[in-house]
Amino acid sequence: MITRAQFLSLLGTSISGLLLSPGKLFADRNAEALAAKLFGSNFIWGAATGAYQIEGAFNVDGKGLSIWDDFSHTKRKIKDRSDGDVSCDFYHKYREDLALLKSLNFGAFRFSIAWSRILPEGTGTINRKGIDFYNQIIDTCLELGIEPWICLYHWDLPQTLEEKGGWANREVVNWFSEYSRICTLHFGDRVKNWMVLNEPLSFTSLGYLAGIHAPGYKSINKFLASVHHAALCQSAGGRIIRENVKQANIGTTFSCSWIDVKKSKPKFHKASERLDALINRLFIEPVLGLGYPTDTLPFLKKMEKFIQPGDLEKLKFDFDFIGLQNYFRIIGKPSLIPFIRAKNDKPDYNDVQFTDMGWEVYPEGIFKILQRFAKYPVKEFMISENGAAFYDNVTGENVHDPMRVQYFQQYLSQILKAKQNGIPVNGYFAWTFIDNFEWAEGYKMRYGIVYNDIQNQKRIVKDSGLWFQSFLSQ
Ligand code: GCO
Repeated sequence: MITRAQFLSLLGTSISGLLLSPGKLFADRNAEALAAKLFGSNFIWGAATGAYQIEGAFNVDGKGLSIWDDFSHTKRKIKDRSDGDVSCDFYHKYREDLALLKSLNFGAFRFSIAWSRILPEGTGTINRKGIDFYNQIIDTCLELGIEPWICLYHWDLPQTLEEKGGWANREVVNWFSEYSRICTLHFGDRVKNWMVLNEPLSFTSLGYLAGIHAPGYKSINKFLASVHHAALCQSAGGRIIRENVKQANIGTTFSCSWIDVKKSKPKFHKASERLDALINRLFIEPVLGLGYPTDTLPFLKKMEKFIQPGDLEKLKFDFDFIGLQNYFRIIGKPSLIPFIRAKNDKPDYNDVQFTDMGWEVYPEGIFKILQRFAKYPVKEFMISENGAAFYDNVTGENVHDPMRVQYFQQYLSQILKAKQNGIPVNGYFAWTFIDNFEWAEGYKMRYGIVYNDIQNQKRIVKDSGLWFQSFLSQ
């Protein structure tokens, strides 16, 4: 089985960094000048999470199973043989966790709703206890003065719907619409900030093409069908939120990477353009009425069989913001990989730092990607995820994570630069609040600004969390 890090090493970055990591610490010239107030008083500062990654309570209080329950319970799918059954037990510990988030001076909490907690069968009967749970999360946030940001879908499709074809079945547009309607009608009185999908390219490609995430298929047809259906859900979800939530602030999130070229030769440029079309353009362009980037990526023409008359119109939606999630850059070069015929290469220089995922630390990438997306007619950007997995050194009650502190400082300096250059980037969500279940990687990859010991659920605020606490207090 290849891992997500390895799959992304084909399209994303190199895993050779695993050998170098935990790596060197580079002096950050801009960090001293960095202050939260420079971002402006309306800038949103939040921490992001995903339901399956933190909640646990996988079969409690009427919750139905999701594709991730099924996948993680299947042998050899998760690297450390773990699952999200208990995870951070956020389901039971949310009060103290949210109080902790508040103590770190964050003003926003991004969380997702587990579809099968609300609709155990995916559609039909509503599970009242599921609604109650998210009501409590929302109310606790509001009591604490934290703005709740809901993401409707962070990869945990109800298993019953997967058994009917999942994202590859066009019916998913109706299923997702029903689910979105229920969420907006129950939570829209108090929640104004909504994100429709989390990284549609990731869950369609990793889940239906690479087979390394749930539901584990390796099928180009299922992948292309699920891309089109996810794109339809993206805009349908936006319309439903608009209809049901007064004064809603509506967005959706995309994984994106700055793409460099390995060599300045035409075939390298072409390879990088193909990667850019797949990674950066595939989901935003249909929203803007530009259709799919078929000219650059001819294999997308195979998607035509899933497209019905009128669909291109339905793919459009006027989002209030676009959430960009950035983790690494890509250095494109031609390859024999089917369809995409391009892959990522290693950076040329030696003093490169990599995260434990093997992802290159390249802070300028977030500036460049903001510049690249700012060419689109987008009203506002949020950095809806950014963060790093590094080995944590626990000493008693402390967790020293200098590389993560520096990572945040460097990336934030670049976001500030983008803002100062007039790019409308108005929020930042650190990935992630508490160390949690990192999909097929299990618990080994720690991204949290709060450490969690899954044996005893003991939280320790890491130095990076303390850094945010002080940074956000100024
Ligand atoms: C994603 C997800 C998160 C991940 C994070 C780190 O972008 O893959 O939104 O769930 O945990 O990106 O890999």
